[in-house]
Amino acid sequence: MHWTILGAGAIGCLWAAHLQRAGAAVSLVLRSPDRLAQYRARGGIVLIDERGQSFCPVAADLAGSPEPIEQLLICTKAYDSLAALESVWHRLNADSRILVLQNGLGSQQQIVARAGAARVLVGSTTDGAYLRAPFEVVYAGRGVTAIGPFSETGARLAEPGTDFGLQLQQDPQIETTLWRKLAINCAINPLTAIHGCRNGALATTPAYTLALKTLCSEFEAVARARGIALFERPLQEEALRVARQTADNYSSMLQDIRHQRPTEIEQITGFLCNEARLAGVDVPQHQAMLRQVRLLQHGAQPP
Ligand code: KPL
Repeated sequence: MHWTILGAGAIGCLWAAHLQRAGAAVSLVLRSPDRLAQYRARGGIVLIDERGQSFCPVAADLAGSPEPIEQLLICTKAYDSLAALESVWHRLNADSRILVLQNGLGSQQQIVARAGAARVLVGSTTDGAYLRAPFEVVYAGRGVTAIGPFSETGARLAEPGTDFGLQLQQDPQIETTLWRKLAINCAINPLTAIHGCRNGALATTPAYTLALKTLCSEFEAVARARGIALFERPLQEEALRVARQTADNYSSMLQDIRHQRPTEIEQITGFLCNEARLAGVDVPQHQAMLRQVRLLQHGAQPP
């Protein structure tokens, strides 16, 4: 089974390197001839983990290549996923399988609607990874990737190989898992982006903790209305636990703002606000987060 990976960010490089090391056939799809030339000059991905540094000569091509795709992994930013899928649409056939691994919610539903539930699996990961340079990925925290279908007719995942090295878990409740991740991201990401602080500050600065608690209770009202079971304990406790556990991290949303990249606010808070509207639940604090992060994306200075 050949794997094709769309998105050469941290998670795309992490999967590509592990698949290559496990002896699977794998190639990266890069977005422009310049980026492909940059990649080919290096010849592969550098993976840094607790075993040290390894060089993984993963093949690469452009979306326009005619090579048919067997197993596609989409791990672009959430707002890019549909366009990324369209760019390789001519390479897919009825037997092609698609695994979508992204933050937030909404993009998965778009991919299922476009490609059909029978071909698509979705995932949610707690793996921690970042790029220290283009195509050089640091595997900073071992986690688990939960994978499952959005419907009962969903696809099966191609076996990535016995020595794959990333932990996968079948998850028949993947939509609930994605809502739980969304709940944490809705509580932490916009606040850290707006205040320009590390995750830990949300647990140590009273004004930020108060705002986080309001976000959590609004989120819980939407989840209740949608019949989604969140955590065993109140969301605010879970969100504060994650904020403390990742105290030194800058959230992905704050990093995007600092690097002047678009954020995933529409797939995180935007998705929640839309669900709240459909359910008739008021979420003023999330609406405020959405407005403020949209402004920051357009260049407003944080307070
Ligand atoms: O997933 C995260 C993110 O930054 O996107 C959290 C859990 C907030 C950790 O930083």
